[in-house]
This record gives sequence, C-alpha cells and structure tokens, in this order.
Amino acid sequence: MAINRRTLTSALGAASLIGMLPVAALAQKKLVLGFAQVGAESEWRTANTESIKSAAKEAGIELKFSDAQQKQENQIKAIRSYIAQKVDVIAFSPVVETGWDTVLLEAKAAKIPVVLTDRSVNSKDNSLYVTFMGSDFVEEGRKAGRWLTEKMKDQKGDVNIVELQGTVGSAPAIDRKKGFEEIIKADPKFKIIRSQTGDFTRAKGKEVMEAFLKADGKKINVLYAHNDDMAIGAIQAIEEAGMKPATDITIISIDGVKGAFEAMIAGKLNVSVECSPLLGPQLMSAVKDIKAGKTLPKRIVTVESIFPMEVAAKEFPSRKY
Ligand code: GYE
Repeated sequence: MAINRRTLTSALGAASLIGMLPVAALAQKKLVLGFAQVGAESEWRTANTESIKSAAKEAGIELKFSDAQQKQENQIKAIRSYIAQKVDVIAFSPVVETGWDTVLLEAKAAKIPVVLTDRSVNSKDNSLYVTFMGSDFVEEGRKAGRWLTEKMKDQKGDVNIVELQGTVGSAPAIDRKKGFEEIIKADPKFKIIRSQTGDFTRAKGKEVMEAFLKADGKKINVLYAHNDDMAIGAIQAIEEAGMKPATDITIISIDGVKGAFEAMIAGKLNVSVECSPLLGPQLMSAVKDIKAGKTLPKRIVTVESIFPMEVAAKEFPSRKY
C-alpha cells in the first residue's frame, strides 16, 4: 500500500494523541468510596462490614474503610480524611444522631456526595446527604411491642419490663424505644421498671442485666433488648442468677443474627425482630447511580420480618447473617 501524506499524518497524529493520554483515562476510572463504619460492637455490625466489603469488591469499587470504635470524633476524622483524599462518594453509619452538620457542610463544599447507611442523622438540612438507606427502627420497636402485647394479652396483673437500650443518642436506641413504648402504653399493666444502656454489646448487656437482677430479681417478667448481642449477654446473667431465660423472663430482642437463632433454638430467647445488615449491594448501586447523575429517593427502607422461637429451627438454614 502506498503511503500518502494524508494517511501518514493522521496515523502519526493518533499515535501522538494516545501517547499524551494518561493510562487511567483509557481504561475506565475506578470509583472510590470512603466508608466510615461505627465499630465492631455486635454480630450485626460485623455482618454489615462484611456485606459492604464484599459488595465493593464485586462492584469493582475501590473502598477506603475505617472503624470508629463507636466514637463520633473518630468518624468525623475519617470523613475529613476522605474529603482531603477527594473520594468520589462518602458513606457512613452515624454512631449518634446529632452533631454532623459541620463535617457534612465540609463535604458539600468539596462537592462530595454523602450517603447515610443504616442510621440517620438528626439535621434540619436534608441537602447534606443524597439518601438514607436502612431499616425503620420505630417500626422494629412497634413489632417488638405488638408481639409482647399479643403474647400477654390474657395476663392479669402488672407485666414488669426491663429494657436494655442501645448506644445513647443513636437512632436505633431512640427509635426502638419510641416504637415499643407507643404500643405498650395502650395497656397500663405493661410497665418499664428499669431502662439503661448496654451500648449494643454482649459484655455491657450482661453487666447491666446483672444489676437489674440484683435490684429486682424475680419481679422482672420481661426483658426488651434493643439488639441480640445485649440479649445474649443478659441470658448469661439470668442463667448465672439461677433463673431460666425465656421461661422465667420473656426475652425480646432485635436484629435476627445467627446468635439469636441459636439462642431461640436452645429455648433461651423468645423472639427476635429482623433488622438486615446486608446493605452493601444497595450502597454500591447507589454509588454508581450517583456518579451516573441519576436521582435517588431520599429514603430507601429495608424490608424486614419478625422471628418467634417457634420458627427458628426452620428458618435457621436460610439465614445469611
Ligand atoms: O441493631 C446493633 C448494632 O444500627 C441497626 O447497631 C444498627 C444496630 C444494630 O450494633 O446490633
């Protein structure tokens, strides 16, 4: 083939143009997500972290991950470092509801979109985040309350309840208390005689239950724990006090993790309200949609169920967390 001047110049032009382009622009640039996790306080949280890590890998998203050890200041530090690193999207599960506006305004000023997962913030300005995906905690509290009022509807006399709250100031602790109270208040025989935080951990759940038992012992009819881990810790305390969990004291908790199913199968926990930690895939598709310029709904609610001990053995094999 005769090479004329025109083909030669265009071939040279294309070659020099390619030479000038950075390699990253030729391949598709990987999206970078900065995720500021609450901690590793519970089985739920471990499953949530695992879901986020594996979904990021699957989606081909580069994940920068940090564990705040249940401290807000650590989460704020992590978010600031993601802003400094100019990640594409920041996601986090706020340990408590308040105190986020300043750092969220910094992200907004840097034009980095923020996604809230699992827990929400209490802020008047909802332009500070793109979407909040996670459970309806008030409804979970209501489910716990409805199960109890139904189970004890024929009971005469007071039903004395002790409550193990989640982390003080966190959305699930505030909302699960609210939803539960909303239902039980319809009948004055239901009385919350003690309520204290166990910070969503087994160790604190056990410790606080020991104190409850010391103070009220046999007076306690029901334990309402804001998560399974605290209930599992409390079950130990109840056994060590020589009482039978789920028989002497009716136990209700929330999450539906494997540990709760094992406790139900062993006859030590009466019911667990489901709260799914498997938010990873949903988060990754939100990250992609945001970068593609799509509009997301402000609220994405997780669909969930409730598991009484009678169905635990049948459900157990299909549980994913
Ligand atoms: O219930 C608890 C965890 O925010 C829904 O946090 C989550 C809660 C969950 O530590 O086990």
